[in-house]
Amino acid sequence: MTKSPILLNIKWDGLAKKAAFEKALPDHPFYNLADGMPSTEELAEVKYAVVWKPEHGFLATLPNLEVIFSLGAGVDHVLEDKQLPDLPIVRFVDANLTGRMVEWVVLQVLMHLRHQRKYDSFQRINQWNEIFPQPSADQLTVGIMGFGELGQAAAKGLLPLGFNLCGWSRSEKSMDGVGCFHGEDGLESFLARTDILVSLLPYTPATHGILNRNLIEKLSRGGPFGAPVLINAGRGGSQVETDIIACLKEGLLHGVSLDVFETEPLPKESPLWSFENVIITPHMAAVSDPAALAEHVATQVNRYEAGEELEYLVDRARGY
Ligand code: NDP
Ligand code: OXD
Repeated sequence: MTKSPILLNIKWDGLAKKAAFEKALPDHPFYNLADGMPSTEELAEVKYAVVWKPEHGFLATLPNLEVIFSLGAGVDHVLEDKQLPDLPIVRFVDANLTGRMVEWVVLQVLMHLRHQRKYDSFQRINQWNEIFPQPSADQLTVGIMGFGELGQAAAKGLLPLGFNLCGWSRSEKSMDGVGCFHGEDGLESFLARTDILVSLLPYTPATHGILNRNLIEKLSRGGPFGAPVLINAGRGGSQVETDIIACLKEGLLHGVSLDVFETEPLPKESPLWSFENVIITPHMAAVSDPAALAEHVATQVNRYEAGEELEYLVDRARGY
């Protein structure tokens, strides 16, 4: 029996990606908006939609939609639709995506710890230059803001390297070897001991613009670099780029790594491009692997059709 169609709003081209979904859900037909808009009758059959930045108001036009899947771990791109139907939203939580984020975070932390950008610039001019101090990992504390799936995995990736670690979340958490802080009350203590701040926060009204001058000034200045490092792969809306640029110029930040930006793509004229101690990546810290996403959607659709509870549901009131 042919099962209900799945609507994909994925700007992926290439047969391999389509094949990933066909393999994971062989009995379900697919309509990918990238191939053109299905007819009104076809849209009326759709029960599941897998989306990334859907056009506002579009999901509300699907009369028989039952579950919305986010192509990514973040769901701000779905929740900002004012006409979003009141349906379950499942976000993407997956070992492949998590592993990629851990790699990116560990890479960025080590790039700053080991002065890699400076060595790159010396190499370009054939210059043999040692740089001091050469602190070891145990002389710094990495503070992870957003201590959920990705934040906790990043901590587990950094722990064996010897860093001191702390995490900050909304609700109370505990992890062996990590100082855990939560809520507004825990924020100042968390910041005061953090030499390298890693933000993996979702974008919500509460996290809008949280990475600003006021917060940067509260970070530790007692570490080996005398000023903190800021790393953000959560969402660009959580950072105030004019503040970050001013703090870099004033020496209030030792280094910065950003994968997400207030405006994406980052405009060519942004001063952020030109700092030697700013590392920029184009929102690719943890891309969603098509095969892993298809498997995840298949698992959840099969659970749903078997009458089991969906996993990784978004809490709309919290915004993530
Ligand atoms: P989770 O929901 O698992 O974790 C979010 C964490 O943030 C939780 O610990 C949560 O606290 C905490 N948090 C949320 N709001 C607040 C707040 N107001 N104050 C304090 N803590 C808060 O999400 P993931 O770890 O899976 O993903 C995090 C984000 O990473 C995504 O929302 C997305 O924006 C971003 N992302 C970026 C990617 C990239 O390539 N750059 C790829 C994938 C994700 P609590 O535990 O108490 O709920
Ligand atoms: C995500 C992202 O949310 O890639 O998964 O940004």
